[in-house]
Amino acid sequence: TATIKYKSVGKSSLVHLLCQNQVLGNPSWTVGCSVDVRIHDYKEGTPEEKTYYIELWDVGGSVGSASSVKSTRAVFYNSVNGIILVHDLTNKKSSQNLCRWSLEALNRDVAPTGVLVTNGDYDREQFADNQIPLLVIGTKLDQIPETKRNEVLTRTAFLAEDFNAEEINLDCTNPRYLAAGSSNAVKLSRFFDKVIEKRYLSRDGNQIPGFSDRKRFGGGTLKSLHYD
Ligand SMILES: Nc1nc2c(ncn2[C@@H]2O[C@H](COP(=O)(O)OP(=O)(O)OP(=O)(O)O)[C@@H](O)[C@H]2O)c(=O)[nH]1
Ligand SMILES: [Mg+2]
Repeated sequence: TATIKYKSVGKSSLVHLLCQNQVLGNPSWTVGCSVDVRIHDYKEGTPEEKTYYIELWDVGGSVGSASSVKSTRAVFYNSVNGIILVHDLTNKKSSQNLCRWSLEALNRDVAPTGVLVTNGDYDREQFADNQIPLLVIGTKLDQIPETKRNEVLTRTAFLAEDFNAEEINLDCTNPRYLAAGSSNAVKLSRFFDKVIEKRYLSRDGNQIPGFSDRKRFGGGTLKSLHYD
């Protein structure tokens, strides 16, 4: 028998909120991975506004797990267009592990087990491919006592800066944190716009294919990660 120390950071609650605009009623452990879809209005409120479906993949597990588990997870990282790094604000270790999660997801932690054939161009390509929008989301803000908020939020601000990412801190059980027009909602919208651009704008700066108004089609894929 193995005892697994496991802490749920709130990924499923977050994804539900992002996709259904509702609080997840009865959260239970996610087995393997789950997928939900967010309907996102790209460049909302502008003449270029278009609606996209964005898949959110809720990928869990333990960041330090065996290579077999890691390689299973690696399947999900193919064709990723954005990454939401989810950490639990009440758990410092959760935040510290985001770095390892991001390296895994960006495929930069791969040990050279086979024969690695590479040259300068290849490395540049790799780097270019890693320009994936990142968003850091801290959960359970409501569980941080008023007296500790400044300290915690200062710490997470530095963390987000390290990733060159925007950050949102919230309570996943309260939809008001993502209320329309709020600064969180604006950040979120900007992030998903970047994901769409990552998916549809080629590197030489081509425009998004000209679809007629509000036509819906498969959007980018997004991975939501956490540490436990
Ligand atoms: N107070 C508070 N509770 C939260 C918050 N986010 C999630 N929870 C609760 O934390 C518990 C775990 O949430 P889940 O969304 O299932 O977490 P998860 O990361 O998907 O967990 P696994 O699927 O087991 O990896 C649930 O009881 C949620 O209601 C939050 O921001 N504030
Ligand atoms: Mg879950």
